[in-house]
Amino acid sequence: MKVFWDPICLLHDPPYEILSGDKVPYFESPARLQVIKKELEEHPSLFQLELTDSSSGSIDIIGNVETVHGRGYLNYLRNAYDEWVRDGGSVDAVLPNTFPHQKLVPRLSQSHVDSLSPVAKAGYYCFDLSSPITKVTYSSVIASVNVALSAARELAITSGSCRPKVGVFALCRPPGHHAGTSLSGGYCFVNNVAVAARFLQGFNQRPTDKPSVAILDVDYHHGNGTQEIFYSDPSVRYVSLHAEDDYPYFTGSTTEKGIDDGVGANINYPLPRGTQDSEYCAVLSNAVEDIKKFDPGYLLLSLGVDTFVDDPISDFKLSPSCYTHIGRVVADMGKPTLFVMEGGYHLETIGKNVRAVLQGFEEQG
Ligand code: OKS
Ligand code: ZN
Repeated sequence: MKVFWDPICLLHDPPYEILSGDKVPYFESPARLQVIKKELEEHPSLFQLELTDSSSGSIDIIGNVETVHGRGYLNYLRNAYDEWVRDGGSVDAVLPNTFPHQKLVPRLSQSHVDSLSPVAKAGYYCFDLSSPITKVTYSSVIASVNVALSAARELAITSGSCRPKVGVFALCRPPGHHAGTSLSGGYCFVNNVAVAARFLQGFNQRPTDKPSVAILDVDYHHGNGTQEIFYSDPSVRYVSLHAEDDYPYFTGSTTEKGIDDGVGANINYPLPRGTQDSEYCAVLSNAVEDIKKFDPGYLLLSLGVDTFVDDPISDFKLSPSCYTHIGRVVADMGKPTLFVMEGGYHLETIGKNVRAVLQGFEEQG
């Protein structure tokens, strides 16, 4: 399996985040990428690491990102740090303090938003205190989505050449599934899996034969951003298994089924805290059935391993063998599959658990 990565993804390294009122070291650290990469490199017969080529310009990164995110939001991500520092903000990072809550501001025009002060803009484009923007954040965010796009292109090319089952891994960081069309949060800025999905739908296609895509999200947290982006889109089915009543708290219920033409294309499986392998696997097989019925042209897996029993910020109790199982059932769907890295914070095990998913996929049937 080819594995795409980019060392520029290591640059984003905020000094802290705020958890339960405490300043703590940033869990979404560069070390995560390092340990996953190291684990895969130690198995060269299974995994071939490929550096993305960000200089060649062969993929229009910004053009692809704009298929998902608003231009005003992207301009904000690019300029936020410089404007923040010029305005007297901390050189550590951009971090908002006030959010446009529904009851505070029902509606703002783009020109009003553009005229806001840096701290107000930060609150407008961000929903929590877990996605600080540092001097280098934008570079890492663009490198991360370029990893997803490069892997997606590889998948589109190799699956077109009629290999029966093909998988490619995008070792993205920062992750993406909490990022909405114009919103950052939960360590996410650009929704890597969503941009890759749109890319695959547009690859070598006349608009009339646009392939459908399914996104299976096995991260512990609900992918509120991915849900929002495709909520009215019947061509992208989003299916998520996640913790009920945990972060991001306000999305992920079974009643969120999509809107307009997209009704039925969004499927949430909230699970209780403490969920173990057997319950998880049972629900996973329902999710797999949902996807089989949809029969997509591509499958994208939002791969979080923060479901592991020892994860420091999560509350499921999955064991190592469950990750091999996930890889196998994903393989059984028989679709060209793009694995996109999301969460997972237990540095001692995330490499092994990610490898188990990918190896389970590769060695199945
Ligand atoms: C509250 C806690 C932040 C948790 C972010 C979760 C990130 C993640 N500030 N998403 O999948 O792993
Ligand atoms: Zn997560």
